[in-house]
Amino acid sequence: LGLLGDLRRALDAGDVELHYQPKVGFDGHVAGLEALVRWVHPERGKVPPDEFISMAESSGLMPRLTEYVLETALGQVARWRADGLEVPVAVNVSPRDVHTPGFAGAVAGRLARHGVPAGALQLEITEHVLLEDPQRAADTLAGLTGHGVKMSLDDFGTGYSSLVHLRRLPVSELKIDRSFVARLAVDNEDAEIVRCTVDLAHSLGLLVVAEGVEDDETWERLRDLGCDAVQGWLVAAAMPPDETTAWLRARG
Ligand code: G
Ligand code: G
Ligand code: NA
Ligand code: MN
Repeated sequence: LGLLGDLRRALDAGDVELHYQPKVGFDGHVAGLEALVRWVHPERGKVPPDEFISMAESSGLMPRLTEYVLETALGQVARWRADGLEVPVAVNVSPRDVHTPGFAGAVAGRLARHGVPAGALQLEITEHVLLEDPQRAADTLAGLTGHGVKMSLDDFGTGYSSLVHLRRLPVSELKIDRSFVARLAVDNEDAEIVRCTVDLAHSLGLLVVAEGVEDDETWERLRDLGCDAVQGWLVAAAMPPDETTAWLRARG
């Protein structure tokens, strides 16, 4: 309980940071950056995101956290754009957010206030958005894509009835969960799962990003399987804003 109050205060004080992890194509171009939240507690030190995110989700603090992340990310995108760096940023949103009335309009309002075009924002959702009230979720997602915001389906393969969800969700990108990518180069079954996922996604007109790419061999296998982009420690871990700026500049 103490931790929840501390997180609320940290959000109010602006003490929660965003780090950015690149998604890159096989020709080296930067397809985007994923914003990943980081919290250093004054006494406990780094709190693992999984821990405080599930706490925010179950306590009702998630809308506040998402608002904070969107504001921070859009402010950063606006500064990068002003400096000539036009890279799209992906923000993770939770099922709770998608079921918050007015969410799509609120996102559009934030984009307008920051002077950021909708195409520079991507929202990463999971299949869990369809669990509670599929119709409301579908309406919200249609509202977001109607404003020009791109949707990405995160952690693909870890939920259930994935194919039904894939048809119902207005996403333009699919991210293959790193549990399938990690052993791709040594496990034939994982390789087949990734191959089928890439082919399925492409037949539906979706881009495919593989998460958790840590070595050259996995990179090569993914390239040969026709994957569109990769994200992972092989390219870069999530970096603080200044380091991200330097990384983007070094890439040209
Ligand atoms: O790097 P990593 O440990 O940051 O992320 C752990 C988990 O936390 C992942 O599932 C990731 O999607 C999630 N996560 C990271 N940042 C955010 C955020 O800003 N909002 C939400 N809802 N989830 C996030
Ligand atoms: O659920 P989501 O896909 O948003 O989770 C992203 C999580 O994956 C974050 O915790 C991030 O730090 C982590 N991550 C990013 N790249 C790698 C990687 O190459 N290997 C591993 N093991 N984790 C990674
Ligand atoms: Na994500
Ligand atoms: Mn993921």
